[in-house]
Amino acid sequence: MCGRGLVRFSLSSFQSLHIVLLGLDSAGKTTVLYRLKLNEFVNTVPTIGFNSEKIRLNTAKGLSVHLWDVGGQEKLRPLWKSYSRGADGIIYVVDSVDVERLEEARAELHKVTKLSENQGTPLLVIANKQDLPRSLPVSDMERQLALHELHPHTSYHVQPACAIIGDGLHEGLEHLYHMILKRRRRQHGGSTKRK
Ligand SMILES: Nc1nc2c(ncn2[C@@H]2O[C@H](COP(=O)(O)OP(=O)(O)OP(=O)(O)O)[C@@H](O)[C@H]2O)c(=O)[nH]1
Ligand SMILES: [Mg+2]
Repeated sequence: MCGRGLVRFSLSSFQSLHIVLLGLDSAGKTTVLYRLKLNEFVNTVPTIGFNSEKIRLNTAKGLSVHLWDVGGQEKLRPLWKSYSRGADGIIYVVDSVDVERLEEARAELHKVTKLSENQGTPLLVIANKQDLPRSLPVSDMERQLALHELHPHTSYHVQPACAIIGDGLHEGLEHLYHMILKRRRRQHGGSTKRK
C-alpha cells in the first residue's frame, strides 16, 4: 500500500528529464531518437552537431524527456562532455554487428562515464541492430564493453534493440527511468523531490 503510494508520487515527481544519446558514428542514435519521437523509421544522415527532441514516456504519465542526440564522428566526440554534463541519464548506443569497433566504443564509453560530472549518472546501453545476422548477444556486448569496470556508482542496463522497428526502445527507457528514480531517492535521503 505504502509502496504503491510512493511509486505514484515518484512517477509524477519530475517535469522533464534530460537524457543524452551518445555512441560511435553510425551506431543508430538518430534512428533511435526519431523512432521514439515519431514512432516511425526515419532515414538518417550522419549528424553534424546534434538533434534534440522532447518525447513523453509511455509509462510515467505526463513525464516528458528531453533527448539530446550528439554526433558520434571522432571530430564531434569532444562535444559529448558538454552535452552530458548534468544529464539525468546517458543512453549509449552500440552497433551490435560492428565488432571491429567495439574496443573503440568501449574506450569512448569509459572516457565519458569517468568524467567527474558524469560519475554515477545512470546508463542505458542499447545493443542496437539486433535484427542483423551475426549481431552479438547482449552478454558478449556487456563483457566486451567491460561494463563491470565502470564507476561503482554507475547503475546500468543493457537493452537489446532494433531501432528501425523500435523493438526494445521503450523497455530500455523504462529501465533508465527507474535507475534515475532510484538515484534521486538515494540523493534525497529516501524521498524524491521536484527538480
Ligand atoms: N539494420 C539496422 N540498421 C539500423 C538500425 N538502427 C540504425 N540503423 C541504420 O544505421 C545507419 C546509421 O544510423 P544513424 O541513426 O544515422 O546513426 P548515428 O548513431 O546517429 O550516427 P552519427 O549521426 O554519425 O553519429 C542508418 O543507415 C540506419 O538506418 C537497426 O536497428 N538495424
Ligand atoms: Mg546521428
